[in-house]
Amino acid sequence: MISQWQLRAAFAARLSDMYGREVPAYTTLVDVSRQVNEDVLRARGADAERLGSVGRVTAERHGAIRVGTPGELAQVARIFGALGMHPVGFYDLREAAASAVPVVSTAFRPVDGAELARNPFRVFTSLLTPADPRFFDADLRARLETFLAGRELFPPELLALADRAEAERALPDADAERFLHLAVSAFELSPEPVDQAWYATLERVSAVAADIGGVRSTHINHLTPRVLDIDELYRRMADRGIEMIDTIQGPPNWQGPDLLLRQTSFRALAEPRAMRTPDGTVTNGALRVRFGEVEARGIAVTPDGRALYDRLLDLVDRQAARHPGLDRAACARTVWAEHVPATEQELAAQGLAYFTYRVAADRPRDGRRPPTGVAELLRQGWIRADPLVYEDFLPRSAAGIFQSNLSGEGSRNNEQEGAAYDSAWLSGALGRDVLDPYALYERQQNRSIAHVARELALDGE
Ligand code: OOG
Ligand code: NI
Repeated sequence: MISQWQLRAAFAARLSDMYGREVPAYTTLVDVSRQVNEDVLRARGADAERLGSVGRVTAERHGAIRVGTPGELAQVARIFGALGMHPVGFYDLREAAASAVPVVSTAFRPVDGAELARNPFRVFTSLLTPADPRFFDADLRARLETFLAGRELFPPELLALADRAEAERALPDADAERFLHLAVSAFELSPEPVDQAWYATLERVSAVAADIGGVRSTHINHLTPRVLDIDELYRRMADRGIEMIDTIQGPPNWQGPDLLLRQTSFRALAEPRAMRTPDGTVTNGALRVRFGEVEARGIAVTPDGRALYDRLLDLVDRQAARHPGLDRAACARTVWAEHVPATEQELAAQGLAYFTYRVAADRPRDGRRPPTGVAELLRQGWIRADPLVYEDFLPRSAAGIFQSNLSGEGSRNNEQEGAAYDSAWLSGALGRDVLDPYALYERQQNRSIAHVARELALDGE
């Protein structure tokens, strides 16, 4: 039998092989990431593994996919459910972007600490919003919905195997093999010719709308390795002549602990795609939709920590607006140094980030009773704090990634009221609850505190 986490690890690895064949520059990115990680490990030793073992980090990927209808999304949820991945978080990219990205998103990922440690594969999954009148008028919406209703992204055999794997939390070897084959194939780029006129109609609204609703299949949009030093990776990719977007998104590179998520990417590459022209002939065309992204992960922050992050981003935005030509990265570094605690201990004490706690193994047994309260236990050396890794995404970075890689601005009619899509609506579409990421981090933190409390009370007897 192949268990869920083994299916997840195998799926991630096979998807990576497939994507490397389709987008060779991705393989370069993975190679350079691996070299950077090895160098960081050599230079920093055990400290480099503070936010995940080198085994986890080397295998770690996130993918991105995009689908068109609630029904398709519910099917995606069954496939990832088979792999022990659950929908976490609601991201509204219609609001996060300066121009048109007509999607709402969630991320499928493992939620349990042990499962994340085994293989943390996650997939950022976006759903087109045809009911949003800012992007689609009634006529285009109707045409789009008819087109989407007539396609099948996932064969019934794949979905049946997925349901079995989810219910039984494993599959027999031969079924696992078949499931993995069908699942990876479902995300390959289809050779079927693209209807050029229909694609162009949607492209006028948004290149993302065309990528999703302009074709009769879906595909992996990008696959992202994790790197331990993203600034170094950026330099090495640029040295190889690969054209990167001009920034690293997310928090700045500063002297304090790494928080949340930093990401950068290389620009989408033109890929050959067969096109069917209005008179029915098939020609060789090219589309730029798929790109390479890389990320560095930091510590998960609490709602207070997140509010601070958003406030500081705003502050940097305002400074940049006032002083054209400002070095944004340098400005962000200064702002952070002023407002963000520079040690893990202080982040924990101020309730800005999440940690798990464990009883210190090396504290001398001097017969004293432990104090109460996490902060005091920590200060007196009774317990140690280990940071929780941020396992999720950032809407503003996501919108930036979407945009910096698409040609064409698209259009959005801001006179119209946007359609209401929210987390509850998405849960309904999925037929499963969209989980709150903060609740997941907090649960992990609280469990460790309860454990510590039990252990110390026993010790004292
Ligand atoms: C998803 C963009 C978001 C990220 O890492 O923030 C994303 C997409 O392009 O479909 O993957
Ligand atoms: Ni991504």
